[in-house]
Amino acid sequence: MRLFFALWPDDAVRAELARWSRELHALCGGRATHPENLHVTLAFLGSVEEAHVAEVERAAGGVAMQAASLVLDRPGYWKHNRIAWAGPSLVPPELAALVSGLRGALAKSRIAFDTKPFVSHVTLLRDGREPRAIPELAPIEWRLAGFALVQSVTLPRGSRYEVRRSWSA
Ligand code: 2AM
Repeated sequence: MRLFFALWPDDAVRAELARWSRELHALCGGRATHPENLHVTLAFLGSVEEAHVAEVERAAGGVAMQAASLVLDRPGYWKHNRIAWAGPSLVPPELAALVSGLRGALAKSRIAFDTKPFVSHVTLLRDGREPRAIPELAPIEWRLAGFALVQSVTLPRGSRYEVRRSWSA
């Protein structure tokens, strides 16, 4: 199964992200992320055999996390992959510590993951064109109180992400 670790928004944050996504979609077109799939990826594992999922969960269970506030105040667009996103001007140190703790625990348990550096963002749409100007959008305050192990399920109409398990700060 396809797995990744993520920050998973509550309904209020999800609704605000969905609003940003609609605003950017009006400017960029492309495929807006389904609101139920909006998240920040912390570590992408890719395909994991069912027999190894318990090890993944054990590794995550040993990761310390401190609650933090993440302020998404920067809408942006990357030309190289035609993604429009929501990101923070400042990554809170607690989030940086969570990502390094989590990735360190995975490495220690010899669980493979994509080692590309962490870039804190929520993908709002894919295959969009570059907007002439990035709009100003009301900042989104996200209280980080935990993280989740998420499974990507492929459906005929696209991927659906489902939280398998979550851990609290
Ligand atoms: P993205 O949002 O920046 O596209 C599920 O595929 C999630 O994992 C997506 O949020 C995706 O990031 C992220 N991800 C990170 N590394 C990935 C990789 N190597 N392949 C696919 N998805 C990856």
